[in-house]
Amino acid sequence: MIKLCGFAISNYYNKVKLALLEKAIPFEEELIWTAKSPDQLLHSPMGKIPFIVTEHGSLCESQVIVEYLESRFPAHPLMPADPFAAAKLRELIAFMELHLELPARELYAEAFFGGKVTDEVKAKVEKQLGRSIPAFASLAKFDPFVGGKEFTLADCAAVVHFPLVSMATKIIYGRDFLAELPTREYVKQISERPSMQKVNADRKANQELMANRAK
Ligand SMILES: N[C@@H](CCC(=O)N[C@@H](CS)C(=O)NCC(=O)O)C(=O)O
Repeated sequence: MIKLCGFAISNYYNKVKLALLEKAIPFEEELIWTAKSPDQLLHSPMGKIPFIVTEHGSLCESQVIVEYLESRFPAHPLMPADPFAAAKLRELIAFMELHLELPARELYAEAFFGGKVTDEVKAKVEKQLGRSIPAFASLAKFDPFVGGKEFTLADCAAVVHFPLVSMATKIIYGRDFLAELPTREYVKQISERPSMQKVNADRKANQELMANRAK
């Protein structure tokens, strides 16, 4: 059985979990707060979560993991068979993760974890997102799913990344940088899926656990 390792507050963990649930793949979860012990570094050499453990070995990097799940478990496909259509979705995922989530991530320390981010970093991220959000808007479909008419791996990424980009920019700059895109309605609609309801319920429980841990 596939074992998903990490914690349920993580957007990347929840991206993989949503794909597992949507594809109805049996899996178990192991709560790992940081993957920095020597044993965990064998599974995820950067010490990042999520990673999965399979009977063949372990895998890290969420997109690698979901692509593996997609090819190993072809039932309930989350990618189209047409190579170009699939590549367009991968383009959208790469775009969201490299150009939206990764720059916004530099704000999380201050936005969510009581830390501090320098004015230089804030200015740099503002500039990056100022360029990448309109570019992303030209690629995204919201019709009603982020890549078109079907729920795909691109939605597994979008629905977990958008709220963080919105919240972080709202807290740091006083303005949700995604406000001009229909991301709120989109996230609301995806949140009605039973898979996402489970992801969100587990995330909330994990948030409480984290808060108690910090006491
Ligand atoms: N590119 C990675 C990103 C994973 C990632 O950033 N995970 C965060 C939690 S959301 C993490 O493990 N952070 C701890 C660290 O970077 O040391 C993926 O797609 O899996």
